[in-house]
Amino acid sequence: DLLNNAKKAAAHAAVDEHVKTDYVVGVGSGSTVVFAVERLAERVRNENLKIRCIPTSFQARQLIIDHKLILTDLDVDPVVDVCIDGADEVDSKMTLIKGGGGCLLQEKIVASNAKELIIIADYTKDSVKLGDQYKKGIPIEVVPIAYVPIMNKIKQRYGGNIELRMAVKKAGPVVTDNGNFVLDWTNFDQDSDWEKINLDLLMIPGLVETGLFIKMAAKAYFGLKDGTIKQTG
Ligand code: DER
Repeated sequence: DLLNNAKKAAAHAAVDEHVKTDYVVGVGSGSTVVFAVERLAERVRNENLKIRCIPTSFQARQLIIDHKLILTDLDVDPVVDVCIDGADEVDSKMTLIKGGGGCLLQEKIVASNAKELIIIADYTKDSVKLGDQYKKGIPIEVVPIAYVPIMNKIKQRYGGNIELRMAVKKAGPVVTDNGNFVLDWTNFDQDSDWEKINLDLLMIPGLVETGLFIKMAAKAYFGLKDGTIKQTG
């Protein structure tokens, strides 16, 4: 279908253009990245590509193992040649909202240690301003004991709505791969100075990481409805 074909086209283009043999590859999380891992495995089989992969979540780790790719980590390989990851939204300044899948902490850690972060996405992620298309809010990972005061602080300082992300197939809140909770912050002012807000948020004790990836992505590949690809960055 249109959406999956768009994801697949973006994923294949990014893997083919940015992954070279002997690379340490950061593997992102979410549904689009599945197509990237499939393409990596295909290139390993067909071209004897030699790569080592660092996961950004339990899901990514399973993907790497299931596709028989070589698993490594930041202890062994602290320098990542390229990180390929999805996004919930990409604005016209290449600011990303990530964390829709609740994996933002390890995603940002691996991306921040990569020489370049390449985003792969379908056409629904391509926005002018943050919040144009992605309406579920900016994800924020917090230490569980602090989630109520942090929600209050964000609401008081910046307005909007903020809520604890609740699990669907488990009673209670979503618990991340790192044992934390996720808050989703919606109805924010879209013209905000995201760099300043991000820095302010990160100073709040107990707030672990935000889903705002600012000046981190080198390029974004958007698969379009007509099967072509739009590149930005
Ligand atoms: O949670 C995340 O950051 C994921 O990368 C997400 O933003 C993209 O997921 P998708 O490829 O399934 O849309």
